[in-house]
Amino acid sequence: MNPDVLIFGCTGQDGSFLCRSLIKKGMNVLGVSRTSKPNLKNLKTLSITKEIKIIKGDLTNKKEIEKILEQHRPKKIYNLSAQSSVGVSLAQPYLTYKSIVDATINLLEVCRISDYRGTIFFAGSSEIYGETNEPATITSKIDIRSPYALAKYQSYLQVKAYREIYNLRSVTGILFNHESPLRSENFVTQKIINGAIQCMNKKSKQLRIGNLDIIRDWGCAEEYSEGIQAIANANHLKDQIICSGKSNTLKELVEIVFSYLNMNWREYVVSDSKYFRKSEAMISIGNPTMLEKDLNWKAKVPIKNVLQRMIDHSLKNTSINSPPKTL
Ligand code: NDP
Ligand code: GDR
Repeated sequence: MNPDVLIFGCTGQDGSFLCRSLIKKGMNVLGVSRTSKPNLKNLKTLSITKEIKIIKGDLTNKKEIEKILEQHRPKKIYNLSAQSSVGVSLAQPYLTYKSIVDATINLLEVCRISDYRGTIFFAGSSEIYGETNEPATITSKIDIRSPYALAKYQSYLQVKAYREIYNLRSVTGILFNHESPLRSENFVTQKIINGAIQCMNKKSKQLRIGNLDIIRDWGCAEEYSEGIQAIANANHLKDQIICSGKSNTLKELVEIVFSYLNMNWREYVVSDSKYFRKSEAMISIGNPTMLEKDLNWKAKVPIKNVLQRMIDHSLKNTSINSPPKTL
């Protein structure tokens, strides 16, 4: 039986939530990982390893993708696969570029040549807007500040061009930062939480992080997996922004985490220039109104609730089977 949905990047944060959401809706989901021994940590945390079949497939290898699409003709394809850290992209631009741009063009080409008529969703990034002088809309000025952003912008253009030139049902959701207990330690929210818990348990005296004044539009990964589906399920495909429309400084996130653990962050946190990214934007905020107007979807979960859920999960390994609190 052909799967309803094929997900590249199914082992990552978003891929795992998307798998669970689709499985709950009764869909037959086929996951794809670059390796034949995928990291099942996130899927295990969500208790869905038995419900999902994972096959090996590397988007940077066009032949492998041809084979997969020949064998399985899914109704929808989600491409969430990427080297997804901006910081890592600064140190590894070539690897990052290949994992995003080569991957996207390979998938689009295989779909074009095989006359694939299903929907292809691509996970774009708010990083393409760089410094946002006002909350970014889909037409805001492009301001590239990292190899990651460059790769996401090129891929966004590829996805748009294949839709417009070849009538492919390809679409991009441009996502702002979103977090969850599945976030890896590469990313700042998980770094802050792990560091704060280490300080609380007297295993460490300090947490050293970068620029506390940066402002981001942080949201909840679990609910963004619903926004992703809304975009891919739309009758009329249109590139959209997924964001909360709310913004916080990194300092505010640090305060939320430490005060939830009954600690004064000022006693532990050191801003270290070693972790500053020289070229990065100070402010990145999105405008959520188009997605709400077009598809009646808007983010509801505040970042404070997401952080508290991440802390509870780290401390007690609490289940993340219940939905996140919206208030
Ligand atoms: P993750 O990093 O958690 O997961 C991405 C997955 O991509 C990995 O699990 C891995 O799966 C696969 N992958 C492919 N190439 C590489 C590589 N070179 N290095 C590491 N992993 C690779 O990302 P998220 O789930 O957070 O994000 C999903 C998508 O959404 C990504 O494309 C990301 O760029 C984009 N995005 C994410 C945002 C966020 O805030 N989370 C915001 C904006 C965009 P495997 O090893 O099994 O192949
Ligand atoms: P990033 O997320 O990869 O930039 O983008 P990250 O959590 O790493 O950074 C967010 C912001 O925090 C600042 N920061 C630090 N970041 C890290 N990792 N470590 C630190 O010590 C630190 N100190 C300050 C960063 O400079 C940055 O401003 C995420 C990813 O999920 C991308 O895939 C996605 O496209 C964007 O969000 C939108």
